[in-house]
Amino acid sequence: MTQRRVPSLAHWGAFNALVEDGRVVGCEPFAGDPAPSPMLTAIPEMVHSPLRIARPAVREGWREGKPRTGNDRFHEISWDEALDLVAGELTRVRRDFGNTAIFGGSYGWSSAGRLHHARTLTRRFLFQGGGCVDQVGNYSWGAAQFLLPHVIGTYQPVAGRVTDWPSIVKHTKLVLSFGGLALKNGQVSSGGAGAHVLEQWLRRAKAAGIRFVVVSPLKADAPDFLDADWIAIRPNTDTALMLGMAHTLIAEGRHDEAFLARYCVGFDRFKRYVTGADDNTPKDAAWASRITGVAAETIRALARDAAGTTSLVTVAWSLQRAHRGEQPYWASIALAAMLGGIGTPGGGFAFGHGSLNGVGVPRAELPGPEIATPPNPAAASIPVARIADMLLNPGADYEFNGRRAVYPDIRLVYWAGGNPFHHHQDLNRLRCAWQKPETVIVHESWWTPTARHADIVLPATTTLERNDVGGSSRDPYIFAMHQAIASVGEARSDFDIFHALAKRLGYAEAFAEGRDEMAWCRAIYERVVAGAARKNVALPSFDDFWRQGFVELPPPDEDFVLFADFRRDPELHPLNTPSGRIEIASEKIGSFGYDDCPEHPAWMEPSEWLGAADAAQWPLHLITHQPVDRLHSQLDPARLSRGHKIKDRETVRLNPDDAARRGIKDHDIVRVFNARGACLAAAVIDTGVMPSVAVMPTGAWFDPGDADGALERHGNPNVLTRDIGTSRLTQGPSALSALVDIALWDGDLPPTEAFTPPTIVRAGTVPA
Ligand SMILES: Nc1nc2c(c(=O)[nH]1)N[C@H]1C(S)=C(S)[C@@H](COP(=O)(O)OP(=O)(O)OC[C@H]3O[C@@H](n4cnc5c(=O)[nH]c(N)nc54)[C@H](O)[C@@H]3O)O[C@H]1N2
Ligand SMILES: Nc1nc2c(c(=O)[nH]1)N[C@H]1C(S)=C(S)[C@@H](COP(=O)(O)OP(=O)(O)OC[C@H]3O[C@@H](n4cnc5c(=O)[nH]c(N)nc54)[C@H](O)[C@@H]3O)O[C@H]1N2
Ligand SMILES: [Mo]
Repeated sequence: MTQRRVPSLAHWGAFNALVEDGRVVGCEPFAGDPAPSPMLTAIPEMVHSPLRIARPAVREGWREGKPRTGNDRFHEISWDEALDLVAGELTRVRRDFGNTAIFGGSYGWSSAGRLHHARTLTRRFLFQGGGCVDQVGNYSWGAAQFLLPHVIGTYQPVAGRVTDWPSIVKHTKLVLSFGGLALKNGQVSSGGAGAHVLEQWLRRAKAAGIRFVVVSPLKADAPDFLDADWIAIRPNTDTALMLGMAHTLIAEGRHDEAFLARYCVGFDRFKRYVTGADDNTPKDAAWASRITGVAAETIRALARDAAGTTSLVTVAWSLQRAHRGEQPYWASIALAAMLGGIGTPGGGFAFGHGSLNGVGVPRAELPGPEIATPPNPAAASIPVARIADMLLNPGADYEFNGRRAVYPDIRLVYWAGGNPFHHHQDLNRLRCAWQKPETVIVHESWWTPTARHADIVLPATTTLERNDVGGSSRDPYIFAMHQAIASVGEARSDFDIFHALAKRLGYAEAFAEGRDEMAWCRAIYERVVAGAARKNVALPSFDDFWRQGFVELPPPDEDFVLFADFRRDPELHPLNTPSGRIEIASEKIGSFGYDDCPEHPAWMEPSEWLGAADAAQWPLHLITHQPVDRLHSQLDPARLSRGHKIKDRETVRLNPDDAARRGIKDHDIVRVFNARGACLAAAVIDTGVMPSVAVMPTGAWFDPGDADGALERHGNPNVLTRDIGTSRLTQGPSALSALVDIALWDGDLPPTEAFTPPTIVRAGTVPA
């Protein structure tokens, strides 16, 4: 039998699809990838999965306004009927309620291909049709995005470049990592990882003699070969640890006065707080020890070690995905400023070196592939994670980054390329909120929990069923993504779906700009070529690129050091803050008068943490981190992810003492619960989890069972997390602040139905 090898790309890696007889039978990793992700093995099963949505479908009970249970029956209809229905709903809602009654933020990772990036297309389509309510920020680093501009004038250190590995390997002596550098996270880059290089760089850094200190509740956050000092910290208390270190630096005169005077504002204000001049509470190492559970002597030693050498403070994105998540980020900048290394090779602060493949990897500043999003004429948006608040409280006020705004009244939700029934916190609350709109339209390839909670479901092709161009701004490649197989079932690409809708609504020309799929691929690539040419980099023609399957961009000429220009000359290269300096205290933030985000970094107790009064009732802090074997909820039905489950349940790791106290043994099924919800999970006993902490990966498909959803059966931890903004300043998600308890499950084990598609009525009609 002949086998074809077809170049393609996923967020977890580039590959050749192996195609036989119109089916994808395997994936061969890209030859330039030194450490391909095992997630590639999941692709063939997913493409041909029985969970694929075959035809457009409408939920039974939609017209009657029956609640969306996630277990409703669906009636298949033809594409023509489906497109007429969707166009009709958009027209009706726009006419009767206006564009701000349509929610189209459509948050989610979608595909690595940039033409068919579903979220981009959704917003493009809705904006061109008059606009919608959009979502700003993201779940990854939403708190940082709106805090950092006040402090350092930009959020580029989370969105773009940080001091890179070559600079670290050459110059850093001590890497102080909060939240760790877990290799599991390095499998992924938004837009596609061509070369997986996190392990390589960590090994080089280790070989260069760098000492690693990892502060985290979980030992596995540092790979063993780093031989890192593990400082186990109570979750959500890193700010206190940083303040304790700052106190030691001040008390022992080890802070860099000259740097603080020349490059920063607000240090004196911060110093008064740290020393307790105003509140009689010195934030010294002993104080920090009581909060963090880290010995005072360890905190003092860490401060001395960091001050005595070239140290880099790098903070995982997870720390700001928690209640009061602004504070550890701001405090880490204050700490790095006191250490004086900002803007010098291998020194200063950084974020996310272990959060995603490509962070800190040298990459020339050249444009990446993308298509443009036009402006939103409705000029309406919410902070990304405030979706349930919005749906539940139309007309209510909220505060965000110095502004007051009002939640719109949403009648129609349009989602493509995201899975809110994975990504949002407190899913039982989201389920209530989700009953509010009249119509929910979703494009999906699989019967995900979100598709099952929709009224009109349109089947989308996967990457391998269409042509595209992809690539990440953190990776030196651009990839041609060739169509490998025909559409599975009657699936259509998101582009074709929106194009057909735009035709019905009278703006097909604006949407497609007269281009078909291949013309778009060409245009996207040629934009990259033109951008590169402006920087004197010549790239091959589109035809050569397409034939070759990829192009490699040349490496940058120099190591990248964050804020090197500013360090060299702060007058010539001021920061984009009100003072032009690093704002250790911010008058602007102070002027907002938020007691949940004052004018300088401060320890404020998160709503849920091990020191809270509620910890008496809910004695375990639940950490929900990124899964090792899938991308969020993507690929969860594949063998790789299922193989790590126990009795079909997601795992929960806990410390041997916590398990023993509850009579729980390794691999026992347990109920993880709090006042918001409960889920089943399988216990894994792990000495590398600190006491009073439980760890669950995110992404097990939500399986609420019966309508009341009292017991999620598969191990989706977002039934337990709290849906509350980090603060009024940034309104980021607080996923990592949740207290729970765990009990042995001694009842019958209900089967999980997460991967059983809903009941489908074939050749149906739109149900009355
Ligand atoms: N508790 C807790 N929750 C979290 C986090 C946490 O740390 N803790 N992390 C958060 C973070 S950082 C993130 S980024 C979010 C991720 O949240 P999401 O990005 O929503 O998660 P994904 O599972 O990647 O969802 C993408 C969806 O798009 C679909 N899709 C893929 N390609 C296509 C396509 O071409 N067309 C269409 N129409 N659909 C497509 C996939 O099938 C999948 O259902 O989760 C957040 N949620
Ligand atoms: N394999 C895989 N990789 C991924 C993803 C995926 O879905 N799968 N998702 C990608 C995405 S979208 C993102 S945004 C990034 C996220 O990158 P991160 O946010 O860095 O990743 P997490 O795994 O959520 O958290 C990293 C570690 O932080 C630690 N941690 C949690 N709370 C605290 C705390 O209060 N203090 C300290 N010191 N440590 C704490 C946890 O032990 C956890 O293992 O990951 C990316 N990488
Ligand atoms: Mo993310």
